[in-house]
Amino acid sequence: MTKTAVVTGASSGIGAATARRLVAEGYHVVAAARRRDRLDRLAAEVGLAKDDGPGITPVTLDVTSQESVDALAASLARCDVLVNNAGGAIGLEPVAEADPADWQRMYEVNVLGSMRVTKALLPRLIASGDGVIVMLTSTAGFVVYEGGGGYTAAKHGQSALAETLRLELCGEPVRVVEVAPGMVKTEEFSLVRFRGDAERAENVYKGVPDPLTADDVADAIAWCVTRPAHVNIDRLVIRPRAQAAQHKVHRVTTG
Ligand code: 8X3
Repeated sequence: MTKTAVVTGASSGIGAATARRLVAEGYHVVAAARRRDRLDRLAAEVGLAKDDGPGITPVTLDVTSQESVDALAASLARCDVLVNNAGGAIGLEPVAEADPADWQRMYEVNVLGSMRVTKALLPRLIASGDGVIVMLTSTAGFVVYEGGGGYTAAKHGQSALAETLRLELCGEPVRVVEVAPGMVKTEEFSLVRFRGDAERAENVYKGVPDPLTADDVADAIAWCVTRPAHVNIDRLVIRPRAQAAQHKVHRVTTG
């Protein structure tokens, strides 16, 4: 029987890379996100799931909508792995200039979205006999930085959710894994944070030799979920070699 993995935020970046990677590992991947056109392209590229084999099933999902999450849960015959990847940052303003709407949105997507999807799929994860919940947090889940208040608060919250779940599920056949990446260069993370300002987004990675890629993080996620059932990777922190700590980033200057 092919195992089913649900990946949220699967339309781009780490989510799409994880969906691709888990199909390569033999999973039926339910690739869930708001942008259906992108999911359909991913499915066309990787292959639609059929006849209980590996492949992609695209599902339109808004993790901020209970109705949407309920529809996802109702569509699943089984669920062995859940990757709570949907999330993101909005803005880099100091607290003195913070917009409560941005903070609310970040909490809604990163924390409440992960909680809603986890809660809805938990019965199936338990029923699988070897469920794995991956919480894609960030190094921002345990370190703060100037301008990052809303995002770091949300990621601290999501990290707390992972730890709480691990305590509450002790004794159930479900592992809870937190994967916390540092600097990852994806097509959209910084672009969304800077509201479409491509130059500011690009400057985040300027001069940094080899920031992590979405594939690097997908590789780490795949490793965590494919450990034997009794091995729980509590938290995996992954950074590029050029980032020794949140504020310690090596940059090569030219000219
Ligand atoms: C992204 C890492 O450093 O931008 O989660 O907060 S950081």
